[in-house]
Amino acid sequence: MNNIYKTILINRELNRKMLAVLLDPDQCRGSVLSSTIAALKSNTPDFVFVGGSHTVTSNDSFIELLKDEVKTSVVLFPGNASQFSSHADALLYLSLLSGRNAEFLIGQHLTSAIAIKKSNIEVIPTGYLLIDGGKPSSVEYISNTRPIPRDKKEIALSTAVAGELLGMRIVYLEAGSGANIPVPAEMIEYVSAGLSLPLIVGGGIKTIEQLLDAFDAGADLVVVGNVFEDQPGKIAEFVAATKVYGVDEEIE
Ligand code: 1GP
Repeated sequence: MNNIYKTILINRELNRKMLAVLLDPDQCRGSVLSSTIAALKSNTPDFVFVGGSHTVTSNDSFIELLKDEVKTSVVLFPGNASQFSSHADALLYLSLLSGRNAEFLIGQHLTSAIAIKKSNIEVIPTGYLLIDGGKPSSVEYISNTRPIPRDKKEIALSTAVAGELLGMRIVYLEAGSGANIPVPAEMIEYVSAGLSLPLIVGGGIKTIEQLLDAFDAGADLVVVGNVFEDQPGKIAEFVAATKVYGVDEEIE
């Protein structure tokens, strides 16, 4: 088993919650990039995710620069096959299971499959579920798929479990970057209770209260992006709030 997924499983076992800071290379440039790097150096999250649903900047040079500066593992969170970069430590190999667009279920995958296999990058097959975040998201627009309604936790669970049975290693509940409202706590609770895989939650999380709500409902790993683009200094508070979990647990 490879390192990043193994780390996620161990942390989950010990109830250590995890934070990923999402950086979109198109948005994170100039002074935002320098202040983000400074914040990441002094307050290291578990992971930095790199990607976006509509990113045009090269991930290769962005990740190289990031890895020179910051010691955190870099995980690719690509919006499409063109965003693949062998410079990352791992790749979330996303299937948009909530949608019915074959392009994002298998199409983009075969475009990048051979390059990914040759690269020897750690691949984490990820069941990606878009949940209504209170406004149309870029994922919805770009993928031409509809999100799962907020009150349909049963559909979210059935979709997540279908992903588990198909061999996915992790499930990501996504309200969309910049969502008005994050994934509902009741849905996170319901899905995490019925699923045997680690659960990632992201989209629209802007406050510590929302972060803790997601963790307490059953998220193992929370992804936060937008709020740090405006206020990189907030990374410190989010890292500190995450590290409180699982401190008393011992490795057996
Ligand atoms: C989006 O889940 C991530 O893919 C993060 O969302 O940018 O709203 O924090 P935000």
